[in-house]
Amino acid sequence: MAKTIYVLNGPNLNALGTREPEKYGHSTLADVETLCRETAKRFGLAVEFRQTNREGEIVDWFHEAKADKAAGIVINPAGYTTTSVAILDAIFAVQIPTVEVHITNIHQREEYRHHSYISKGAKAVICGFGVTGYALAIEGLASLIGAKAKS
Ligand code: DHK
Repeated sequence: MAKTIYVLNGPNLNALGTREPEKYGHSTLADVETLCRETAKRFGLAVEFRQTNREGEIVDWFHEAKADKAAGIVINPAGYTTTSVAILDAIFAVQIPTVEVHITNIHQREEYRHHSYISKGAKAVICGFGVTGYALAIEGLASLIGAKAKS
């Protein structure tokens, strides 16, 4: 059976495409989902793709991923990046390799966006590549979990 990865998106990412396009670009979340599915398919990986504006729902999805024996998680925690000890604790609790993604280069932005709780538990962090960062995160995760590209 195909390994599954979860791709989790935090608050306001439902508005991708219309939200501050000069920073986040013109791709919609549906475009990001397509990109993730196409990238994952190259490695024989199935994708659970989710978005929520609620922190606890993200925590629940980590535990669901564990119960589902998911092989890895890609997360754009969005605004919860800088505040959520609860999501960090979920990463520690489930022990599933997790890659953190940000569309923008958070280190070039306001000071309050620089510190990430999530990075303390993530295996790797990608930021500043626009939505292409999701594809890069999946490629990196595939390598981490030993999923080989299908020829
Ligand atoms: C997305 C958000 O919603 C912000 O809160 C983060 C991140 C940056 C991104 O670049 O994807 O600060």
